[in-house]
Amino acid sequence: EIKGFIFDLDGVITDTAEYHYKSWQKLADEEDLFFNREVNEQLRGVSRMESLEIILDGKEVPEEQKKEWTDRKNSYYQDYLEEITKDDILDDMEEKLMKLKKDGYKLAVGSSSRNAKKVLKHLQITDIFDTIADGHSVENAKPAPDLFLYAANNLGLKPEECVVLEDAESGVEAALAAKMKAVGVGPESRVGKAHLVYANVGDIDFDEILKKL
Ligand code: B16
Ligand code: MG
Repeated sequence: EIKGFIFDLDGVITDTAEYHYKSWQKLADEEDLFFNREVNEQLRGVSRMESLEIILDGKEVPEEQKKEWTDRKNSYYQDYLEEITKDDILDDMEEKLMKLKKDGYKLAVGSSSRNAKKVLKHLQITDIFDTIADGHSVENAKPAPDLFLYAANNLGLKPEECVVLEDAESGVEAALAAKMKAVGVGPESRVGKAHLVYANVGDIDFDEILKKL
C-alpha cells in the first residue's frame, strides 16, 4: 500500500537544470573546458563533484583546483537562484502536492542538490513536505539508494510504501535499488526503467499512479 511520495526537485518540481547549465558553461568558458548542452544532459541528478568529473572526462586536475571550480560554479548557480519565485514551480505541481497532502499521504523531497532547501524556500513550498532529503543528507549520491532510504526513514515508511518521482536515470536507478516504486518523467530512453513513465510533469496522474503501482 502506498503511503508516501518522494519528489526529486530539479526536473520534477522545478527546472533548475537551465541554471546549472549556464553556470557550468560559464566556468567551462573561463577554464577552457569542453562543455555543451549534450554534456549537460549527462549531469541530470548527478552530484556537483561527480558533474565536474563527467565534464573533465578523465582529464587529471589537482583536488584543490576541482574544489575551486565546483565552488565557483556554485556561486554562479546561487546568483541565478536569487531570481527563482513561485512562478518557477512546474505546471500544476503545487496543486497536486496539496491534494496528496490533504488525502493523508506523507511527502518528501529527495534531491541531490546541496541547494535544495534554498530552492524550496524561493518556491515557497517548504512547509508542504514532511521531510527534505538533500545533498547534505547522505554520503552516497544517486544512483545509490541511500538518499531515498533516508527520506523514507524520516517519513516512518517502509521502502515499498513509497513512490519516487524522478527525471534522471540515476534517480530512477536509486529508487529501484531502494526497492521503491519508481515514476519516471521524461523520454523512455532516459527513465524507461521506471514502473510508470510520463513524458512531462504536467502529465503526471496521481490517481493512475495509485491504481497501477
Ligand atoms: P548542487 P536533483 C540535481 O538536483 C541536479 O539535477 C544536478 O544537475 C545537480 O548537479 C545536483 O542536483 C547537485 O546540485 O550543485 O546544487 O548541489 O535533480 O537531484 O533535485
Ligand atoms: Mg532531477
